[in-house]
Parts: sequence; C-alpha cells; structure tokens
Amino acid sequence: MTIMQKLRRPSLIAAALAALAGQAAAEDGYDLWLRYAPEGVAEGVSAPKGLAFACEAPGMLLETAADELSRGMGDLFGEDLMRLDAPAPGALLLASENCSDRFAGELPAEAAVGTEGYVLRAAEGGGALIAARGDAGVLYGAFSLLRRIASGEEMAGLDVTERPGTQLRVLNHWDNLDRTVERGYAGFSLWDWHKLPDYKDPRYTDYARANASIGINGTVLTNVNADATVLTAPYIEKVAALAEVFRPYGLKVYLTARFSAPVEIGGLKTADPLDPEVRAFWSEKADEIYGALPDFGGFLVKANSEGQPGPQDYGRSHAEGANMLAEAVAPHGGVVMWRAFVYAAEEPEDRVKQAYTEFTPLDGQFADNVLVQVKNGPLDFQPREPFHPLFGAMPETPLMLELQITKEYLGFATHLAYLGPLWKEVLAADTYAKGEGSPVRVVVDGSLHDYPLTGMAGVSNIGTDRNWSGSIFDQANWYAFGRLAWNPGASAEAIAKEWLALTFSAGEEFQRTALDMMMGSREAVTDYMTPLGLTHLMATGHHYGPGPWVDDLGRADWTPYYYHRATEEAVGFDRTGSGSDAASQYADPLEERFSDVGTTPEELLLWFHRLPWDHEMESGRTLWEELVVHYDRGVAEVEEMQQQWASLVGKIDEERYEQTADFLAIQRDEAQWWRDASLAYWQSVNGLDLPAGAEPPEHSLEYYQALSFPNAPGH
Ligand code: BDP
Repeated sequence: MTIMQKLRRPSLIAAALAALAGQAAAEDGYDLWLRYAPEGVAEGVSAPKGLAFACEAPGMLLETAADELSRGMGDLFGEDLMRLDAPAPGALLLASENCSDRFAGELPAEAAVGTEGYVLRAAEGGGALIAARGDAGVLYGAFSLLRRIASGEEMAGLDVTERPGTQLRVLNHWDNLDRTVERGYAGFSLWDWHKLPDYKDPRYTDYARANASIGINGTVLTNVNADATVLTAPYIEKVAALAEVFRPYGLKVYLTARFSAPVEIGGLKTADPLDPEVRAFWSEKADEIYGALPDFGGFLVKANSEGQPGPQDYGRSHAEGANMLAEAVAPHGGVVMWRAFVYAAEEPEDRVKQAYTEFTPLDGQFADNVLVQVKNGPLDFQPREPFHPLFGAMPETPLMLELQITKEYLGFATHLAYLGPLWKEVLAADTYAKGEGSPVRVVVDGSLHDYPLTGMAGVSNIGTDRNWSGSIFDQANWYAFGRLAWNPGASAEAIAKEWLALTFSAGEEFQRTALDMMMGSREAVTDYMTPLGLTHLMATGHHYGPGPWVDDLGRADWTPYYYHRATEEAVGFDRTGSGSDAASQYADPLEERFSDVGTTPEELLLWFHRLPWDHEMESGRTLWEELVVHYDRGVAEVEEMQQQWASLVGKIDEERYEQTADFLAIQRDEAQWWRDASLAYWQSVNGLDLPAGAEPPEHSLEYYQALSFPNAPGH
C-alpha cells in the first residue's frame, strides 16, 4: 500500500498520525464492528482482484453488496476494489437468481439457503463466489465475507452455506415522536421526525448498514406504548423517507399501531374490532401506508397491557383484535406482531401466570399473518427468569421471541453485561413440549411446530450517542441479537469472540481477557441485583438502583415486595401447588421439577419457592448466608473485571479504553450499593446478623431508602 493510497482514507490518516505519535488511534465507537482494520486480517490473505456481477443489470441489493465490499476491502487492504465487466480469476463474483446469466456454475439450492441465505466459496487465484437465490442473500454473504476477513479467518478452502434460522429479525425501537426513548440509555431517538422527510440524516444509512451486516431485516420505528400520530399522513411521508434509506439494505419498516387510532385520528366513536367502520378505517389506513411504502412490513401491537387500549375494551379477544389488523395488511403481504406481554389491571392472579392464561385458549384462532410476540420470561426482562411457559404451549400460533437489548433491568449503559449468555439460556431451555429435546430454540425457529412464520425481536439500545448504544460493550448486545436471530443455535461465546475481534482487532491476550469479562458479566449482575431467583427488586419507575423495600405502589404487582414477600420467617414467592401454581404452566417433567425445592435449580429457587431464611442450601450454608455470598461475589466479580480491564491498558485506543474503565468504576460502586442496600433491607426484615467476615452495609437502610433520582434516564 502506498502512502497516497493510505491517505485516501480518513481513518487511515488518523491511524497514521497516531502511529507517528506512538499511540493507538483514537476511536469513538461510531464504526461499531464495521471498522475493517487492516491489522485484523490473517497473514497471507490478500485483496480480491476486482468484483464482478453474474449479470448485466444487478438489482439494488446487489449494488449495495458491491458497495459494501468495495468499502470494506478498501479499508482492509488499502486498495480500491475494481468493478469488472466479467468474472475473472482472483475476483469476487456475485450471483443470485436475478443475476446469473453470465454465471457458468450452479446457484445454491433453495432448500439450502432459502431466500436470504448464501453460499461463500473460495475461487481460484484468491477470489470468491458469493451466491444466493435472492439478492438479499448476496448482501448477507458480502457482509459475511468481510466479517470473516476482518476477524482474521483464513480464506483458503472457504466453503460456507448459511441460511437464517428465523424469518423476521427485527429491532423494536421504543422511540417516542418527541425523540425521547423509553428505556433508552444512549441519548435520543435517531429519528429526527421534525426534519423528515426533507432531511435524511446520513446516520440513517449507517444504521441500516450496521443492521444488514448482522442480518437484521426489519425495524419497528416507534414505541409499543404507541402514539397514533405516526399513522397520520404527514408522518407516513416521514416514515416513507426512512424506508427509502433503509430499502437498499434489505431493512423493512414496521410501525406500532395504537389500537384506539380509529377514535383518535379517524373520527370514529369506537375502536371495536368487529365494527365495520373500524375495519374500514384500518384497511384504508393500510392502503394509504402501502401506497407510500409498498414494502411496509406491518404492525406491532401492545394491547390491553399497562393501560394501552385494546380489543378487550370492547369485550373482544386478543385474536379478534389481531385478526382485524391482519386482515387490513394481508392484501399487501404485511404481518401483525401481537404482543403477549399482558397482565390485567385488576390483578386477578400471579402476574407471571397471566399471559399463558389469556393466550393458550386462543391458540389456533389467529389469522395466518399474525405472530404472537412473547418476552423471554413470564415477568419482564429480569436478569434471570425461567423461560416463558407460552413457548411450546401454542403449537398452532407462530410465536416470536422478544428480547430486550437495552439494559433496563441490568444496569443501563454503564454496567458491563453481555446478554448473549442470558439469551442462550432461554433458547437452550427445554420446554418438553414434545418430550425431551424441545428447546425454546426449536419453537422459535419454527421447526418444532412447523410454524409458517418465525421471528425474533430485540428491544433496541440505539440512540444518538456517538457510540450508538451508550457504551462500547453494549454494542456487543446489538451485535449478538442480530447474530442469534440469524442463527439461534450459535454460541454466545463464539459471537462474543467475533465481536471482540471486529471491534478491537487487538492481540490474543486482549481478546482472551475481554472475552472472559464478557462471559461472566451477566452472572455478576444477577449476583449483585437479584440472586437465587429473587426478581424485580429495582427502584420504582426508572428501575435505577435497588428498591426491595417498596411495597405501596398503585398496584401490588409493580412493587418489589410482591415478588419477594420477605418476612421475619421466610422469603420468596410460592409458585407451587400450595401457592400460585405457576409451576403448573410448564410441561412435565418441569412442573414437577419446579414444584420440588430439592429439584429446582438454585438460581431460580426463590422464583418458585418461599423458604425460611435458614433453609439449607447445596453448599451446606443457610439461605441467608448463601444470599450474602452471592451479593459479595457479584461485587467481587466487578472488581475482577476492573482489574482485568486495567491489565489491558495500552492494548487498544485510549478513548474506548478510558470510557470502559470509567464505566467499570461506576459499575463497581453501584454493585456495592445494590449489595449494601439489599442486605440492609433484608436484615431489617429478618433480624439476622451477617455471617462472620461479611462487611456491614456502608450506610443505614434509611440512607438507601432516601436516595432519589428524579432524572434517571429512559423513564
Ligand atoms: C417494561 C418497561 C416498559 C414497557 C413494557 C413493555 O418498563 O417501559 O413499556 O415493559 O414491554 O419492561 O411493554
């Protein structure tokens, strides 16, 4: 690479200047995992000798694939990738069903790659073939090739066939039209509604690239706590402008539909889904939207949950509500993602039982283009929950898995918590729906029940922060969501490794140490926040910090007390037959396993059981002593992460190093706060001394109770 070639790229200029100054180049995280750093490339791998299409008139997605390859290879090798008129030795060849008239080989079989999968194969002279049925497959294949080269894979013998494990791989933005983001810790919403449709921020393109690079093919732009305004004509124009930017990246746009929109913006007196005028409103609205953006994906709906309007306001069922919207979008090929995150306003039964109770009787009643979107656990994105019992219990209804990428309950943006292990725990959990070997993964990928539609949704952690996600390590959660939605069978560790290689391109010691930090991080959070199956102990409203003492909110099931029920004698929620019997919503042998203290995994103990403080644990310690051990371990784990990170100083750029170090210091203090406040509270209830050697809480319970954070983000 000549100096002139190097200097054509701003990132290389910065790198060159930094190298002159004897330090690693400053990076602010904007480039995510798409940095394409030359130092990541394996020895002996060289730049392809140009790029050719297998046809004369490539479609839009193929053009994007070629642009991305040019950009990526240019960064990786410092040489421009020439566009060739015809296939040539050593060059990349892009071929799909729509683009193969100059292609002598065979396209991959539809059964092997579907419409979005691809084949990558090394070709003579250092070239490669990227072949697919659909054009989107070529785009994903292009990103895959770049990812492999950038993370140091050898290219000789490259022979990969991939096909996504789910069809709808969708981000859910909880973004409001005023640009605040519900549960957002990374600044404001990216969508600058006021300047749209005339001004299209270049960042929208970067957003679309990042998603396409990890296989995400849909984005719900608006909050599930929806505002009908987004369905009015001026906003539809704005939405269409965003869709236009996203289209070349295969990213479809979806919107949340406020169920009462017919009343709020349609001038009707009712939103009853069986009312002919209401049905006409929605079908005209769908026609209007599809007129502006013909590839609109469809609607996501939160109905009759936490005060949102819904079909039950008119005595209709969730199925009747969903089917009405489904009918409106069906002629255009749209879908409805109907959320199962429901619990009744009047609290008739254990909150974690209600979604199952409401939805299982509706199995088989939903229209063909409806998916029911189910959170990973039956409560609400806690650091640990058992998997949601609806998985496996609705064989006739495509269920989508909803994960929360933003860390509402895991320390916001400052706590380092890699969520891959949490999500894998859910995907790997056996539902026993068809006997042993029926994990959530095969429900979600559709293979267990032959679902015609499949999908995974991730509640976005993206905002206007320069680094997109609020912290560098939170980018890994966006990345892992995309990679798992593409391949729910992938390992969390493999994904973390890949992300680290792409994000830092640092040496082996860095990768090993950072990987170790990531892999233990979620368990650390569970230890210092909600050990042994305790849950929902966060402070009220904003969920920042501990609030286990709160017992007097508008409704009991919003209070931490509802979930732990601690008294002088015992702690935990009895969900066995002698209690709420939530355990019975799980198939055998899980029901039995969770109903018996002796066979319930300790990590879920107090989720299913109410036990005396002196209950004997596997370790021989009492429950109380064991809780203290977990809290202390959580704090110690964060301290260890701090030391591990400190050992990496100088191995990466200063900017990302320093921010992470500062955030780890915040996390350490907050882990201590969680531990101390929790122990102070439990002691006030159980009257027990701390086990010998345990440090007393730094402050009194009253001190922790008096802390208030009126401006905590995301609320
Ligand atoms: C809870 C959030 C709330 C969301 C709700 C939901 O606290 O902001 O609106 O989930 O998923 O976790 O609808």
